[in-house]
Parts: sequence; structure tokens; C-alpha cells
Amino acid sequence: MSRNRFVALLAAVLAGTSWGQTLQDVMKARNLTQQDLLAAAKTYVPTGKRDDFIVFSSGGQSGQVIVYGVPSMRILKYLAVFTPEPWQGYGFDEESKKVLAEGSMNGKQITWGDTHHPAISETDGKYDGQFLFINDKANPRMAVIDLRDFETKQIVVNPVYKSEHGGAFVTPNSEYVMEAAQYAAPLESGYVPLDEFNDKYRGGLTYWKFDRGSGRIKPDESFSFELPPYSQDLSDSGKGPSMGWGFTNSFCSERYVGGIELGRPPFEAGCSAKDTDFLHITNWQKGAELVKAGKAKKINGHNVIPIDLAVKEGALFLVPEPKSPHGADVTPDGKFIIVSGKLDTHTMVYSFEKIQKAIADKKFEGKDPYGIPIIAMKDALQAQVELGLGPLHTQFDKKPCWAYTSLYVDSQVARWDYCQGKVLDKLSVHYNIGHLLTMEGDSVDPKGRYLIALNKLAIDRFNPVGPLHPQNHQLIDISGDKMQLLYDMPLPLGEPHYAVAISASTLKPGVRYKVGTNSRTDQKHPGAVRAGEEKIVRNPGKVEVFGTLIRSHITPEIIEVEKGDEVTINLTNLERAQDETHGFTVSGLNVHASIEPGKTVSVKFKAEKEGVYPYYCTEFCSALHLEMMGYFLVKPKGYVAKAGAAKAVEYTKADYEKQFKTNQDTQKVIDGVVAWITSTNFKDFPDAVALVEDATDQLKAAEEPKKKMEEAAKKEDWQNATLWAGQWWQYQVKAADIGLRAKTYLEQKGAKPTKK
Ligand code: CUK
Ligand code: CUA
Repeated sequence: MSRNRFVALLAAVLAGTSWGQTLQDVMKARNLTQQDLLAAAKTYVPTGKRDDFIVFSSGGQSGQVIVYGVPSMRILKYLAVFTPEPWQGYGFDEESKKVLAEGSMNGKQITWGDTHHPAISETDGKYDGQFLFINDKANPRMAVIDLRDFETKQIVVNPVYKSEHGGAFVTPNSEYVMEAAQYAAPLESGYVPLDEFNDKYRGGLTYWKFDRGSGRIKPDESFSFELPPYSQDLSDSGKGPSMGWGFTNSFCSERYVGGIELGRPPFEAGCSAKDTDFLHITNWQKGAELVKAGKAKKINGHNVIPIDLAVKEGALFLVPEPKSPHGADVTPDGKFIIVSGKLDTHTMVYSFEKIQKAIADKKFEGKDPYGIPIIAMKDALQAQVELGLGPLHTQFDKKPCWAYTSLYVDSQVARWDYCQGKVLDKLSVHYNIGHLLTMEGDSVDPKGRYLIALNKLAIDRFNPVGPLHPQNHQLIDISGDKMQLLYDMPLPLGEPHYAVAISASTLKPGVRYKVGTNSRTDQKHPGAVRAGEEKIVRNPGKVEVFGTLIRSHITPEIIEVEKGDEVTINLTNLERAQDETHGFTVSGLNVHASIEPGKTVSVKFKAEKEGVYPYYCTEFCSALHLEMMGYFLVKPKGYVAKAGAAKAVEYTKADYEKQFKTNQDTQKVIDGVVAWITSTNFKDFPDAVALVEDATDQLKAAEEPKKKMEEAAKKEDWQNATLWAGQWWQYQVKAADIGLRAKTYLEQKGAKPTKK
């Protein structure tokens, strides 16, 4: 570009003439301040660009996980975990039904969950982006999500808890996933009266063994520490110097059993009477050794380390913590554990070194009623900092010693220095913040830059949508001396508790499966077939379909069964192109599947009622998507077909010739696009190469109908010649569509002509 032209263009941009407006015009029209514009510029991700961080947020009572980008706060996906989710076919196809069924409790399928704390798998204490774990507080369960495809692979039910809360938190190499009980209950199943609360009710802390190779939790190698019937709350794993240890706070160490209807004070009074509760300190490496040595006892088939054994082996200690604590967060260097009391204005910084010293010196202030040694608060405390009202959770900055704590009652975020024990800055949020997160802020390597406040109330922040308000996640810039509130994001799904954010570049998800994969087991699906192998297998009382999907038809297109047959339809998506998902449903039978490229899925149902049931692809996958359909017919038992199929429109030689001419014209367009693409450096753009491959596939697929057309035309069978010519044209249209997409892509990315 000549210098003059460049300057002219720059001047035009600065003057805003390209859109006929200036920034000043927009500010005035929309009543925006300079600060608003700055905030907008800090969060806005221009069209076509991507976010730097990806957040995995609990979806609360939706039983799902919410995935969004930072700084744009654009929602990318809801991950189906504990709750059926129709778009993804979760709970509507056979493979995902099996995952959900693993989460059954008391002989009942549980179709929801209360997700609280997601955790990303770690290597050396850093997020590795391979797996995500999340707990269900309502029904004590843990789920494993594989971040190669963002699908839930496993749900395990805690065999000894009746409720939980303090999970998921991972140890520094994801050796274990921590899950602490919440409301005490007998570890065994069955009735135990509340009179026996102190003796028979128990809390606990489970260490679920995670096997990275298979990407699954191994229940047999997992174990739990039996804990007193205090309400264990949140946990965190030690790291660095505190590697091998876990920290779990608790409330209601009063062991109050309630009874407001009996004239007794309610739980809220009885569970907050004392001035302190207990931080539980457990050694999981010792725990694992005890299990290996066969010293654990089995309760409901699960390894449990009894309190007396853990005490004897030096694997369990208590430290008093401030009133009604919530949250236990280990600093990135692994040296300190930060605990806040909801009803105390102080946040406590415990020193792991001091705790270890007290243990080594056997310096305890006494024992709790269950014989667990108690380390005096003063012997464990490094600092005590007054942050504000209702301190809850803490996250960390890239800057050493900097921490952020949510102040629930004050509706503020406090930035403070835990080494010097002083408050640095405070920012108001809207309203009543629960958790907060910083980028990779609970790993050994926090990334700083942004903080998100996960507020419990939104009140007046958004357009009203009835008495149930959206949740409010607020994005805060923490890169400067003062924290700056940038953006309010309404979340219309459940009450998110905790969330974690990972650098986007660490995630390496795939775009397709190996053809014929059962995505829930990562194994080859027994129902998978390749193109041309589609079949319907009939056995007495059973019909099994082995079908395929590819733009824009489902094979087979007619499935006829007898009333009473049990029907299984296996479908493989033969596409190689990215984002070419097909959906599948049969009207009125409550089945649905999402079949991404390469995936094989099955749906199963009983043909209970005679009738005609259209089926179709539920994703708008191509121009002929509406035609991607078929008929499922249930005939009466013993029905004998009358001769002859219904005839559609009849075609003549003229029809054939017209279609043939269209095909020739279309081919010219395709050739033109191909010539343009191949004259550029398209090979430097992997996404364009993938599109070109897909277009080539489509043209290859066109060869067979073309041959069939020629054969029919030779026999002067104008009916079939016209229809096959039409099918050839369908493939041409798809190839042209993809080719044009590639051309547009290359133009926008600035592909250059290659010199001949
Ligand atoms: S909890 Cu909800 S604000 Cu489940 Cu981590 Cu603290
Ligand atoms: Cu496939 Cu629509």
C-alpha cells in the first residue's frame, strides 16, 4: 500500500467515517462514559477472535456445568452432567443413559444434581486441561468429564455419605479427588435415631482414586477417613511443602440435632453457638498406605479408615478455626491455609510449618470427644487479618502473597497481602458474593489479570424477568493498582457456586471422533458400520438397525417393524468435516441423539403402538437438511404387505435433460471456486485445508450417483436417470457450499495468490 493511501485510510478510521459515526456519537447516543468505553474495550472480543481464558462454572441446581470465555463472558456450552440434556442427547440415547444410571441411588434414577465445585485435573499443581471433576451436593456423587470432548464419562455415588459438599478438589497430580461429607449421618445404611447422633452419626472425607490412563475414578482403590459428626464443609489439597495433606473446614461442631417444631432453637442457633469450629487435617499418603496394608475397614464395600486408626497413625488432626467457617484455601506456595469465618470478621492464615512443628513436638491443647488431637489455634496461626464482614472464599494472584477474599455480608471483594497481613484494596460487587475466582487462581501458578465475583443476588442489575432472578457473575480487572469492575453477566441456569478458569491454550479438545466411537466409553461401538454396510437385523421380537448419517440422508430411510418389537437403532455419523453434527429423533418416542462426526449412538424403544412415526435429523446440517428424514412404521402383528410401492412424481426425458444441464452449470461454478482456492496459499490454513478435503469428499461421493444416472439413461429409464442426476447434484451443491465457505474464509484471513 502506498504511504499516502495508508495515511488517508488511517485518518478515515480515526474520524470514524468508515461507519459514518464517531466514538463520541455513540457515547452520546447511548449515554456512556469514558470509563464505560474503557471497560467495554477491556471485555470486548471482536468478531472472529477468541477468549484468553475458559471458565468452567458449576451450574448449581441444573446439575450441569457452564462453560464461558474470559474476558468476553460469552457462554460457550452447558455440559450435561447429572441432569438429562436434550440437545446433547444426554439421557435420551443409550450410551449416556448408562452414565446417568451409574448415578442411581436407593434403586432410583436421580435426574438432577446440585453441582458446587468444579476442579480441573492438575500435573505438578498446574492445571493440565485434561479432565474436569464436579460434585453433587444433594446426592453425594462425583462426576468425571473428559476435556477432549467435554462429555461426562463417569458418575460415582459415594457409598457412605448421605450428603456431601467439600468436593471436587484435586491433589497436585490428580492422584485423588477430594469429597467431604456435609450433614452427618450413619456411614452404614439404615435407620439410626437422632438420640444416637454422637455415637453413630459420622462425617467423612473421601479420597477418590483417579486413574489418568483410563480417565476414570477407581472406586476399589478409593478410601474415606471416618470423621466426627461435625458438618465438614470445603476442602483443599496441600501442595509443595504440604503435599500429601488435605485440609477440610467444618461447622456445627456443636453436634446440634435441631428440633424447632419441638420448641428447641433451630439449627442456625444450635450450630453457631460456639466461638470456634475445626479445621480437619488429613494425610492422604498415609491413608493410602493404610488401605494398601489392608488396615481399612469396609463399609458398604468401601474402604474406611476409622478415626482411632487415623489418630494412631498420625494421619488426622484438628485445629480450631473462626466461628462458622466456610472455605479452606491453600496458598500457591503450599505454605499456608486460609480459612474465613462467616460470622467472624477475621480471616485466619494457618502456617503448615507451624502445624507440622506442633505435630512433631506432640504439642496439643487436648482432644476432641473422638480422641483426635487438637493443635491450639495460636500454635498454628501465622496471621489473623480483619478483612470485613462475612469473609468466605479466597483466591490468589500472580503477584506473590496477594489474595482475594469474598465478603458476603459487605458485598465486597477484598484484595490483601497474606504475608504482611494487610488489606490493599476493596471493591463493591452486586450483591452478596459467594465464591470468587481468579485465572488458575487455586493452582500453584495463578495467572492474575481477571477476577470473577460469583454473586448470590442480582436484585436490580438486569432487566426484570419475574421473581426468579438471573445469577450475576461480575468480571473484574485485577491487573492494576485498583480493582476495576468491568462487566455484569447474567447467568440463567441454576445457582453457580464455584468456578475455575484455565488458559484457553492449555485445552486441546478434538473436533471429531475416530469413526464408530462410543463417546461415553471411548471404545469402538458394536453398532458402528461404514458406508455401504448399513443393515436391518431381525430376530423374533427384536429389530436392530445399523445405520449411518451423512449430508443429507439417513440410511436406512424406511424401518418397518411389528407391534411389540424391541427396536434398537444404531447410527454412525460418517462425516469427517468439523461441525457437521447430525441429530436424530423419532416422533413421539422420547428419543434423541446428537451424533458428532465419527460418533456412533444408539436409541432403543419398544414399538408399543401401531402407527407411522417420521424420523429426522434435528441439526440444520445442510441445504437439504429438511429432506434428511425417514419413516419408522409399526405394523400389526402378522401383517402381509400388498404388492406395489407408491409412485412419486413421474419424470420424462426432458426432466432428465434439464437436471443434467443444471449439473453441468453447477460443475462450472465448482471448477471456478477450486481454481481460485488452489491459486492461493490455502495450504497454510489448516481449517481451509479441512474444508477443501470435505468438498473433495463430497465430489467423490457424487461419482456413484453419476454412474447410476448414466446407466439408467442408457436404458432410457428417465425416472431413475432424473432421480440419480438429482442425487449427483445434491453432492455438487454440498461441495460448492463448502468450497465457497473455504473461499470466504481464505479471503477474510488474507490468503495470498501463489506465484506460478
Ligand atoms: S459453597 Cu456456595 S458460596 Cu458450596 Cu463452595 Cu461457598
Ligand atoms: Cu443432518 Cu440435518
